Amino acid sequence: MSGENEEQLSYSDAIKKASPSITRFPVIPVRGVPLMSYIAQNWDSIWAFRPDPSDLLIATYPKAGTTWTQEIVDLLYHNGDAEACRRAPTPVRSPFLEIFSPAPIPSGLDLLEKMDPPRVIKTHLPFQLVPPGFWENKCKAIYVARNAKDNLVSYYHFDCMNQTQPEPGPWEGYIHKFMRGELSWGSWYDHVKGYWVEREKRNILYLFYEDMKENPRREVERIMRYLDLSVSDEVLSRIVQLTSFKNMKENPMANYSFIPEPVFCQSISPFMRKGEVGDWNNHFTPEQSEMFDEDYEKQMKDIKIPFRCQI
Ligand code: PPS
Repeated sequence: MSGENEEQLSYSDAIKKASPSITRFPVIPVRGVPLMSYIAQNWDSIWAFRPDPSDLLIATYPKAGTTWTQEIVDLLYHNGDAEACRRAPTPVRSPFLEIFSPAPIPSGLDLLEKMDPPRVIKTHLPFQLVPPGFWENKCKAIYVARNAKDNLVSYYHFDCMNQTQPEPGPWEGYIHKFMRGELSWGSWYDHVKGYWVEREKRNILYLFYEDMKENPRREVERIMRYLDLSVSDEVLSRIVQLTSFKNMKENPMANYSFIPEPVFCQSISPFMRKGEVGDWNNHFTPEQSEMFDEDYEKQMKDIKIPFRCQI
């Protein structure tokens, strides 16, 4: 058995072993931002994390295109070598900085400690909660933002299937929780604005999910240039193909099938659900859409970010 398979088995097995203690964890505010209780209880060690200057941060509000970007970056670092990028599941290749779960599931910090830099680190933390070491060490960071309505729809389906997240409740009420910033990781509005205002000062590459859908090759090239990498045209085409929604949905190292059923119920909603722009049209009633847009104008009036709800 190869080391990679052992790693995959041990990660899935750890989750299986922990599954009796997995439940819909409550959220606890950390500096006003609701975070999963396990994260809140371990906050000091997360805040103290010191990255290496060569580490890359991929930051997103949940469900904005994190996994997609993690896969693109891993393929760029491995010159489009699909086999190399199937060495382990996404969260083992590219650990989730702040995640803490019941034993024996390794925390993000446990996984990071065992890896040599340069590491690709995922976070959903809003800008103000990112450990300051990232900025002190001038780490590169990619932020991916997705339009609020599609982001909300995707998060709703995820909260239905992910048994570690708070109960989503009915759709209508969920919209209001989103608008009030009560979901895990807090307000979408503050999140997208927080990174937007800091993007130039901190050299953050700010991407949009909609741009990635519209022209994935252009966006992969932007990521490549930002990372000071250079791959051939052929490799670029291969990366675009390997990271299509269809191919990632079928990739067991990227589609979260390595998180067993009691924890992620993909029979309720697959992790790779639709991967589209504009699916919100199938969920919002005209009244809900109008009410949401009115509130959106208020919450976003101070900072204009060019989101697109349709491409
Ligand atoms: S998480 O749990 O926060 O890390 O989730 P995240 O990866 O950020 O977001 C999941 C949504 O991204 C979609 N996705 C993709 N869309 C297009 N192309 C590719 N390759 C791709 N990979 C993931 C995924 O389907 C989720 O969106 P929805 O709208 O629910 O389908």
